[in-house]
Amino acid sequence: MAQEITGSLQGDGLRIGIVVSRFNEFVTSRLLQGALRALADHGVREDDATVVWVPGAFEIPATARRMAHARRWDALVCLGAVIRGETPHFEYVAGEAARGVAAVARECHIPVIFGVLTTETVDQAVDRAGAKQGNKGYDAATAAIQMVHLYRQLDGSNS
Ligand code: INI
Repeated sequence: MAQEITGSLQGDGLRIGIVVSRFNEFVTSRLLQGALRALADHGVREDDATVVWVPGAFEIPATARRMAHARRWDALVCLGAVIRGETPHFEYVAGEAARGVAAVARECHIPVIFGVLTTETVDQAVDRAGAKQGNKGYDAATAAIQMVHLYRQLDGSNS
C-alpha cells in the first residue's frame, strides 16, 4: 500500500510568526483574528504566536524573509488584503506580494504561507475574512501547522 504523508494539525509546541499588513486593516484585522483562532483551536500556545504588523502587503515578503532567517519560528503566516478598487497600483502590490512570498517560501527552510487576499472589491475581501466565504486567515494558519509537520516528515525528522 502506498505511503501517505499528509502532515498533522497538532499545534502544541509550535512557534508561529504572523506578518500582517495595516493597509485595509478593517479586513486584515479579521484575517488576524481568524488566524489566531485557528492556532488556538489546534493547540498553539498564545505565547508561541508572534504578530508583526507591516504597512502594506508590499512589505510582507521582505519581513517574512528576515523572520525566517531569524530561526525563531517554525512557520510563518502572511496576511494582507490587496483590493483593486480604482487603483492601478493593485497589479504591482498584489503581484509583488504573491511572487515575494512564493520566493521566500522556496528559499527558506520553514513553511511560509500566503494568506493575502487579492480581490476586485471590498465586499469580496470582507466575504473571505470571516463573512460569507470563511476566513482565509484561519485557513492560512491551519495550513502553516500542517506544513510544519509535512516538512518534518519529508525531512525524516520526528513530528
Ligand atoms: N497595500 C495593501 O496591502 N493593499 C492594497 O490594496 C494596497 N493598494 O491598493 O495600494 C497597498 N498599497 C501599499 C503598499 O503595500 C506599500 O505599503 C506601499 O507602496 C509602501 O511600500
